[in-house]
Amino acid sequence: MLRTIDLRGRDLSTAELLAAVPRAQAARAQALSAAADIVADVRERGEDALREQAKRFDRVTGHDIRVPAAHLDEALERLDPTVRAALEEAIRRVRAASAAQVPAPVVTELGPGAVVEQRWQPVRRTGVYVPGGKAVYPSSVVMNVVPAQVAGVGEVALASPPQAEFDGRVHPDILAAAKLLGIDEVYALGGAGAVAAYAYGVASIGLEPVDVVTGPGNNFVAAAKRAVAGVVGTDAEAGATEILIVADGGADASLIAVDLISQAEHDEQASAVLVTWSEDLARTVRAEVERRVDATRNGARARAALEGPQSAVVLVDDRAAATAFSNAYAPEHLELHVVDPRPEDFVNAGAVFVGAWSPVSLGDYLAGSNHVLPTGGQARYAAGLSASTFLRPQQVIAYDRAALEAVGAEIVALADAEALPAHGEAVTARFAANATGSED
Ligand code: HSO
Ligand code: ZN
Repeated sequence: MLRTIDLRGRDLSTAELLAAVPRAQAARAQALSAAADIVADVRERGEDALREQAKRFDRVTGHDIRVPAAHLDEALERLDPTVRAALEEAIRRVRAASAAQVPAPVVTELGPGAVVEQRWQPVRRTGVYVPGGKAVYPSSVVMNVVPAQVAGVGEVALASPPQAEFDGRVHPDILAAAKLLGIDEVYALGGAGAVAAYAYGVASIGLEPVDVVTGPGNNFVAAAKRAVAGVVGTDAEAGATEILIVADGGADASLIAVDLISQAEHDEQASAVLVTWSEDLARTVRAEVERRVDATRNGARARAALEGPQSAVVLVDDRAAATAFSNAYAPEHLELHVVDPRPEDFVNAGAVFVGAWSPVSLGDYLAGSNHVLPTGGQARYAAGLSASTFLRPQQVIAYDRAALEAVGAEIVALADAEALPAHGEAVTARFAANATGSED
């Protein structure tokens, strides 16, 4: 089942390493054009377009797009107390870990009276999207909303698809998690339509445009985020889940197998990759996966993911080759099951889980870290969701008279060199005999 790719004795470039284990080939081009059409339609026709989309994609008509407060209250009342307690603990931990992501302002004095302050401004309003197809994850409500709240975002709206099974309401667990976090602006909107509604606003349902849209989602959500680029900010694309495990011969094969299966159960397109230099471990992990996969509830889905070309056991020469592979692949999740793990060597991963006691499932729910992470190799340049997603560094410049005078000649020299003399005059005019600026 899980195929083996033997890269031993081969000195491959980054491109060749990537070609050895390709990501699942989702129909990207098609999603891009379909999502662009949906976005344009919502922009032009607002609520009418959204209702048509709900009928077509969610098989729902005549529903409340803006979720009434009573539905949120009811969902929270009905939430299983054990799930509620677990969500509350997750909220506490994510809140604490997210607080560390809010930088303190820094003042740099470049000379007497010459100050540049770096401060971090939260966006005013954000729209969170939580999927509702195969995946109904109240934990994702926590992972999106908490960092926004910690960053100081004033308004947080939430959208999730209307569910035919619940009379066109948003899934009750999503509503309950939203209510638990104090969110009362909730919309029953799906995928690309929700992203477009957030970007442009929909006056008839009282939805004002937001400044940033976040949230995981399928190809259409990712494509819609691209279609609204330049109109609103978005987080990185969090598509089908990926787990890459680097393990040595001493690692526990059954723990590796259960962790590979745990992420494979999300989606047929999920990627599960083991990289090792131990032939013995490779063999045992494959056998353990085979022995366990069908017994799990989502076994068929997990098997499809594990048997897809995007999943593999990769044999490499040594630890250095495993590190090079992982850094080229840039997985969403990386687990290290090796003696002396040195996580600092693994620079391209959405999140790194160190040792046998830190499985990805811990990070999915309760570690305190965020589970909305870049997939598809975007971890090379993008980060997971965090308070920083909602913060913008802003520089505040405050020079006094003497400080400006001290650099006046340099400003004039550069302005003249750029043939922009009015720039220089804006400085020299302040020091002319009849200037009225105050002394400080
Ligand atoms: N592993 C998923 C997140 C998740 N798992 C939610 C369970 N629920 C993507 O990081
Ligand atoms: Zn997961």
